[in-house]
Amino acid sequence: MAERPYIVGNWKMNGTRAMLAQARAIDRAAQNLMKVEVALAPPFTLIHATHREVEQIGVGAQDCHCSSDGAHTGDISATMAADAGAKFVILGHSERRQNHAEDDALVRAKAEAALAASLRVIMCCGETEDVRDAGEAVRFVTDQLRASLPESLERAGEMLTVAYEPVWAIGSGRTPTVEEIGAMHRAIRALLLELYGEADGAAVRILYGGSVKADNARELLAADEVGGALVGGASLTAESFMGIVIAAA
Ligand code: G2H
Repeated sequence: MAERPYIVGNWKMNGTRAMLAQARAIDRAAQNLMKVEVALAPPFTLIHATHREVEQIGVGAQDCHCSSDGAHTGDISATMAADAGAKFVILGHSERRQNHAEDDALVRAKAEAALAASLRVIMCCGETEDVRDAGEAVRFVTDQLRASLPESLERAGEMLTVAYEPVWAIGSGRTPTVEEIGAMHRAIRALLLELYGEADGAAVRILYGGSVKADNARELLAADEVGGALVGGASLTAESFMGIVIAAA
């Protein structure tokens, strides 16, 4: 695992202000586990309040628009997310790709907008079950990443995190084997070295995401080149999320 594992909770479309109590509890607990970098991506409506409530953990957004402003009803720019307190943004999540028809070119444009607003990027990638069954998972994921990541990126090790999330593992309770995760993460690492050079390419953390829970976290986090986890359902309560953080410590 990475020197300082990164555990990020993605609340997705969950949470009203009542959820701030969970953010506070996670923040308090994380203060005793400084070996692990902990962050939450609440819905847009809770970014500012979460940012004000917490001291230790990072706060980020789940998406941003590719433009800095303009006539885009209902959208939020990277600058606006940063102004609300976000320090990073999750991009290219398969739920955005599927439900909002986001293609690689749009994801790349969003990443460039995020970086221009000084937001760190968590870039998601992952294959469907059909692609895995066809034996094409590594090729698919590396092609998807190559087309979604910014072509040039300064300080990639600091500004970029990659999250490998097999679509079939998301919210399903199913996960790849440790060997499958390791093989995918090694291929992603090779691509990062090619794109960003020896030092930066080696410094980018690669998270695993998809049905990570307190009881499988230790095993999943031990896979080759896994630098942490992107956690959905199990990040919605402090108890289940901190179980994963403790497993990473
Ligand atoms: C994958 C993951 C979080 P879950 O979407 O990004 O969700 O942990 O619920 O499978």
